[in-house]
Amino acid sequence: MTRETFYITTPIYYPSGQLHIGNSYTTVAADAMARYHRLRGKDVYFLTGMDEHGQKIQQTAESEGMTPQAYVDKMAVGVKALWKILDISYDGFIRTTDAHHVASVQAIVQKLYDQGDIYKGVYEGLYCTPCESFWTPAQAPDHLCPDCGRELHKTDEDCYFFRLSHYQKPLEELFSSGTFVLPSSSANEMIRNFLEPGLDDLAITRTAFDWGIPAPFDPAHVVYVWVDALCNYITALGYPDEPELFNRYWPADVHLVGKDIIRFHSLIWPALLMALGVPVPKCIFSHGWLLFGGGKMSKSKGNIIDPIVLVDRYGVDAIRYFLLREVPFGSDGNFSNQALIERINSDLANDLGNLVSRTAAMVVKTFPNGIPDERLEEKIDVELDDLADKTLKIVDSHLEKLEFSLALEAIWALIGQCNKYIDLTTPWILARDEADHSRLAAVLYTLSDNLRRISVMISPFMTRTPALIRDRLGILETENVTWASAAKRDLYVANPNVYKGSAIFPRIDMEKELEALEEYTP
Ligand code: ME8
Repeated sequence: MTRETFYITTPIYYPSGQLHIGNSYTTVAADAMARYHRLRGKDVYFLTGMDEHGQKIQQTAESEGMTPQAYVDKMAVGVKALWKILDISYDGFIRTTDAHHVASVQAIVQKLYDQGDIYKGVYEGLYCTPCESFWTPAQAPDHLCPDCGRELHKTDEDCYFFRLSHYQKPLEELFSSGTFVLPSSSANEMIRNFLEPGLDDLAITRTAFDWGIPAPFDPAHVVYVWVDALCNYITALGYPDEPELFNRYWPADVHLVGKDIIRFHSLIWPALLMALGVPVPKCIFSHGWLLFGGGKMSKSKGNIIDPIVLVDRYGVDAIRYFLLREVPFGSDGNFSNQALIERINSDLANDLGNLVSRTAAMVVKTFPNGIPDERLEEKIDVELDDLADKTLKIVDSHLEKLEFSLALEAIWALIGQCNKYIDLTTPWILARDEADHSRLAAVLYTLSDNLRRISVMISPFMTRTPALIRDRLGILETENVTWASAAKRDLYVANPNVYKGSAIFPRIDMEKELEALEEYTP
C-alpha cells in the first residue's frame, strides 16, 4: 500500500546576511509539521534552501570583495550549520545555483516562451532591490516600497514579460476556494490589493546585472530572481527531466511563507504553474512577523537576534518551544528576552521539568525495582487518562490548521493537570503506608504512562526533551514513539532503570540573564 504523502516547504532564504530568528521561525514551524506527519506515518518531503541569485546578492558579494559564487558558497555553510543547530530535519536543501535547478529553470522559461506566454518589451517603473520587487508608480506614489518602506529606484530596461494578466480569471477562481491562501485575512488582502485592481503582466528578465540564470531565448537577460526562486519548489523534485520525486510529492501540501512574500507565492507562482500545465499547490500559509522593539526583524535593518546565541544559552528545545508557543501562528508578535526567559522558567522548568523530576524521584525512592503490578486504580487516574485522550485529539485538530500555539497550550494543560494530580493524590502520604503500596503504584504508573504520552505529543516541537523524558523513565527508545502510541493507555512498561537525574530545564535568574543578554541584543 502506498503511504499518504506530505510535502512542505519553507521560503528559500537570501544569504545576503546571517539568517536570524525570523527565518528560524518559519523553518522551525515547517520542521514541526514535517515531524508531526512523519510520526503519523506519512511519507514526508520537507524542502528548504537558499535563493542565491539577484542584484542584492551580487552587490553584497561585491561589497565583501568576493565573487557571488564564492560568497554564496561561504554563506551556505553557515545556513546549513544553523539548521543543524536547530535540529531541522529537512529532506531536501536546494540552492538556486545548483546546476540541475539552473537547467530546469531554463527549460521552464523556454517552454513559456515557445508557447507565447513570454513576450519582449521595455520595463519602465520602480524597483526595490532589498525585496527584489517591481512596483508601478500607482502602487508606490511616494516611491517607497509598500512592503519594506525603503526607497525605490527607477528602472528602465529592455526585458521580457510574462502574461500574468491572462491568468486573472483562473486566479480569481483559485482564491474563491477559500483555502488556497491561509489565513483568510491574507487571501483577502491579495484580492483587495492585487486581483481587484487587475493584474499587470510581469517583467521576468533583467539586464542591469548578470548574477542570475541566463534566459535561453536571449542570454543577455537573466531570469528575474523571483521566477528563478519560486521554481525551486518543483525543480527540487526533479521537474521537468527527472520527475520521480515530482510525481510522488507534487502538488505541495503547504508552502509556508512569511506574509511579506505572500504576493509572489499566491499570484505569480500559481500563474506560472497554470501556464506550465502543472497543478497548483494545495495551500500557501502565511505567518506573521517576529517584531523586535516594535519593528520587523530583518537582515537589512540589522535588528536581528542570533538564534545560535540563544540555543547556546538555553538549548534548542527551549527556543523551538518559545517560537511556536509564544505567538499565535499567523499573527505578528514581539520577541523579547524577558518573554523567552519567563516561558523557560514557567512552562519548561516549572511545569514540565518539575513533573518529570517529581515522578522519577518518587519512583526511584519507593520502587527502585520498578513499579509493581499490584495497582489499585481509582476514578481520578482514569480521568487523567481521559484528558490525555482528549488532548491528543485537540492537538491533531490544531496541527491540521498549523495552530502551533494552541496545540502546545493543550499539551501544557495536560501537564498542568498531571501536576495537580500529584497534589491531589499525595503520593508522599501514600508512601507512608508500608503494608500496602498498591495505591501508590497506581498513581506513579498513571504519571509515568502519561509522561510517556506527553513525550510523544511534544515530539513535533521539541527534538531532545522527549528522549530525555523516556530515558528518565526507563522507556526504551524503540518503544512507543509513534503518534498512534500517544493515543494508547498503559503502554508504559515498569522497569528498574528509572533515575532522577539533574533538572531537564534549569531555572534561570531573570535579572542576571537579562543583563548578560544585553551584549547580544540590538
Ligand atoms: O524573501 N518574522 O527571502 P528572505 C517572521 N528569497 N518571519 C521572518 C522574519 C520575521 N521578522 N524575517 C524573515 C525571501 N522571516 C526570498 C524567498 S521563496 C521562493 C523566496 C522569514 O531571506 C519569513 O518566512 O528575505 C519570510 O517570508 C522569509 O523569512 C523571507 O526570507
